[in-house]
Amino acid sequence: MRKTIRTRKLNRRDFMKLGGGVLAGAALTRLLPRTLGQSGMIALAEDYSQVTAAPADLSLVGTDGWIYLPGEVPIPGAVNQFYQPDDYAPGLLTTYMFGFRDVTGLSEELVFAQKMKCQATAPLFWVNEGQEYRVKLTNVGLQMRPDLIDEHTLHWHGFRNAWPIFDGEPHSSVRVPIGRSLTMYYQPFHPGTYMYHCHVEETEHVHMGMTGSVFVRPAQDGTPIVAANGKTYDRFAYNCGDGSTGFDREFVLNLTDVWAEAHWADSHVQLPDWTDFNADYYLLNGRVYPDTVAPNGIGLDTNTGILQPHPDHPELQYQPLSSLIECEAGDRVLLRLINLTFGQHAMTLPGLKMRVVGKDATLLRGNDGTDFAYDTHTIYLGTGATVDAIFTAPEDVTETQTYLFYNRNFDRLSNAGGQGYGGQMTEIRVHPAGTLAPQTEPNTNPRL
Ligand SMILES: [Cu+2]
Repeated sequence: MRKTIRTRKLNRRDFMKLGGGVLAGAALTRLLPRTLGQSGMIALAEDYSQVTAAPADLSLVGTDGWIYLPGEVPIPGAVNQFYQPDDYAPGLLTTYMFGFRDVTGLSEELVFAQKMKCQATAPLFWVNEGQEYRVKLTNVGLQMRPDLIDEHTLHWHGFRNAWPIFDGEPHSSVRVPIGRSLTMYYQPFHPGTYMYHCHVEETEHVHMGMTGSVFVRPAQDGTPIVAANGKTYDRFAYNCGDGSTGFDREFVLNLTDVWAEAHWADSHVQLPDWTDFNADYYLLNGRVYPDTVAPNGIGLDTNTGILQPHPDHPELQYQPLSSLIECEAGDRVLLRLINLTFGQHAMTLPGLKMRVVGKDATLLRGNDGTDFAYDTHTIYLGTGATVDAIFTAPEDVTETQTYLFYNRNFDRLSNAGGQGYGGQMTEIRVHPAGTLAPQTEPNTNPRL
């Protein structure tokens, strides 16, 4: 197979067939060069070498690691033994995970030093409509499970014009073995909110934490439009044309779950029966309430490779993304909801009306212009679904108002059945005007 491909020039059509068909063979793992695109057979396909010639915009590693969750999950029938906290967990951490980390800008030595240092959820990233974007994924292996030689992939769920080779769906494409890298190429043409996840052994790898958020900014961004409320916006969820999806601030909320027994089983070389699945924790951006409202982590130190936690929350070192939503009076706030759990959820926001403007990266508007956007206080979203909803903060705010945004199923508002509120809940704090600086990145609350 290798020889045939080496001696033949491939056109674009052949290459797409190649991605979908020939490369699917199990032999591919052996044939995948150390850095696909720099050497080896696939580099001869002109399109691939073109799209991966430029440096990656984002570099990720796939590996295992540990996070912090409060509460206990006893092992039934055992005395003083717990699925959670895991007795193998180091330091302040409690729960074994698989996941991704952002290693952009790190030396290769430091990239491989991030083994057993994944984060939950995976790094958030975003791309402009039409932008060429490259994501390099390196598989550095699983520290706790050297017996598991699992590959990883990055599957951009819902990406509509994927080449099979970059789709990350391993049965029709390639996967990244331990010690190797693959650079994926994207040029998105459909704005909206998406998710990504590893597609290898997906029941396990998705549940164990290899899930993240990605969204596409519309081409309309940067063009000021006066909306029906009389205000001018230059950032939008979609190419709405009328400012109806314009916003001042945006927040991604990625819903995941943790079944403590499965996480313990993976660290203890046991096999969970996935048909017994029964989540103990429901998370927002990899944390449970009240940690959901704790600040963001400080970020990656590219000299040391250390993911720096916020000084007040060292236990959240590998859960860097806050779900705290702060805004000023009158702000329009875009909520990008993503459900990567195994069930349906109803997220409710008493006291503030949300307008659902998009679903599954699609503007809720018919081909004839009919507006299907609707107002609600509760958003339903099924597994693998995304919803874009905008609320407008009240205008007459003289002191900070706090609203709760939470899962309507009270079962999912506790941390492993412990006392007090937990789980999938966060807070929306509406401050008087003149408190916050303009937001330059999602999920941030910059002060003036
Ligand atoms: Cu994986």
